[in-house]
Amino acid sequence: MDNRLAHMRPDRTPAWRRLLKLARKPFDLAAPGALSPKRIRAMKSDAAGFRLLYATERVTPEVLRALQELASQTQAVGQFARMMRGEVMNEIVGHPSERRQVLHTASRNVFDDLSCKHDAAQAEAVGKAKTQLSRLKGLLAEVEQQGRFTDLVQVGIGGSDLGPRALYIALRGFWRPDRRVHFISNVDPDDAAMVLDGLDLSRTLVCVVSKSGTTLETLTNERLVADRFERAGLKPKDHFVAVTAEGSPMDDPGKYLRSFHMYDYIGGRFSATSMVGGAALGFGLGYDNFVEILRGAREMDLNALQPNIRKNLPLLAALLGIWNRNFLGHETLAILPYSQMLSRFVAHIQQLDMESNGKRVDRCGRPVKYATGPIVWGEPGTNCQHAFYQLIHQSETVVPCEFIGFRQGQLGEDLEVEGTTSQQKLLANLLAQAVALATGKRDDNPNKVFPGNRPSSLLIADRLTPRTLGALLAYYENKIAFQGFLWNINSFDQEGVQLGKVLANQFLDHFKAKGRRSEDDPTGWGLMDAAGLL
Ligand code: G6Q
Repeated sequence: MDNRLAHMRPDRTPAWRRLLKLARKPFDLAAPGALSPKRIRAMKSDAAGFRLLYATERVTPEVLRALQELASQTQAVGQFARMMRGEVMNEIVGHPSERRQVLHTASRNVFDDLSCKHDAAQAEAVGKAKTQLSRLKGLLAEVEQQGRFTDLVQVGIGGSDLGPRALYIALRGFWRPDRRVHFISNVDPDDAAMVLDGLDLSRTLVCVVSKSGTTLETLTNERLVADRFERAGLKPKDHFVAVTAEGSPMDDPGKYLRSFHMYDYIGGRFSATSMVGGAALGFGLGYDNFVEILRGAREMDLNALQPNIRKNLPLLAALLGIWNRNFLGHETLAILPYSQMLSRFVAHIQQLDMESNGKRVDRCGRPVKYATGPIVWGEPGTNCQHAFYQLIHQSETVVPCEFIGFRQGQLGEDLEVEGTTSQQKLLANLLAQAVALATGKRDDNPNKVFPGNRPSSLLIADRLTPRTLGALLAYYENKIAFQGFLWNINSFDQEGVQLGKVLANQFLDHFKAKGRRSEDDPTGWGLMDAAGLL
């Protein structure tokens, strides 16, 4: 990585200082007439089938100009382009670290019509992505021809589960009627049992996904599922497909019906558009729909190269997030899709954001002196209005919200009740929440006061299709990568998950030792003893 970038201090840029000043008096959304039609019209941007409305954020044209300057002074778009070109962007300079390229965007850079000129590293990754994609096409054609499989079980966890699962659930209206996809992730044996119990294993494919090929949960579940097949008189090799990194312990094609590769330059949480999502989504939705997801994602990747923040949706979203986090001091972020189809989408984005940007040192290992990634959470609306919106509207904690909505439903079934359809009711609620949060409400009764000035943005598209979903996924992937670049942190490693894994193995040793006192690990042994587990 460019040394100057790794040593950059965003909080010492003139734009950061300017933003600190502007944040002393942020735009008052609760002032009478503040949310005018003129402001709403001026604060919207379109790309890849989406419109981002941000009049309900506490920004002024001056703040937007300073945010644009922050993007320029930190070379945000330049860094994104370097990432796409295959420069090493996953690195902590001067310390042992992964030192990897970050090339998940190559997995959807497979459309010759849209391709720009590639550097060598990028061209190599694009070539590999195309090879894997055509191998997937081959497998799917074979499966189609044989007509043998009706179900696919994906076994994987974290990045090898959340994205593919969220995307599959989100596209219910595009599921092949003759096929179903299921997911097993947790090492909890009940998770596997619940999925396997209803299946005809003779007609089931199993896709085991583990980039490292060493993940305890996935290897345990693979064994558990294989055992079920064996007990049913079936050979796992005739049913199991593997997706893993080249050279991993799971990269053993002799053991599987088919093996697909992913590469070390695709992080687990950024891997949904690689073969990690490809096998399950291609099986469940059909190959062409998987390609449509890639097409949407590619469109949003190209949009992320726009230097003007008002034209670059993921960058604009990243900057609005930074304004809320670093300048207005909000610690958390609610993502609120008004679409039941996105019921698992927030869980995926939560991982994407918190594992990428929950960091405390910069890209040369210095502690950062400013806040980084927020706490991300959320649920689909309107359900969440009947759950946690009380806190969002009236508590002392301000929760910036990102609303997501669609002009039409996906399944096309709706009914007019009392003059409006359900979809209209859904959208009316989304819009009402954004206005209520922004403008608030005065009242003589203090318990009925809504303070307002609670920032939100609205991301709207026509309909949730494979293409818009691909664009939505890439919108968040790119937003999160931009925030990492702007904060000068490494969004692409995850050292914070290692310690727990090591300690879990020590606890497993205690289980194996069957209660014999361990002198090496008195704390662990003591804890197990006290919990009644020995
Ligand atoms: C994602 C994370 C993590 C990872 C899982 C599964 O970016 O690193 O969630 O995806 O731990 O890892 P494997 O795919 O290696 O089994």
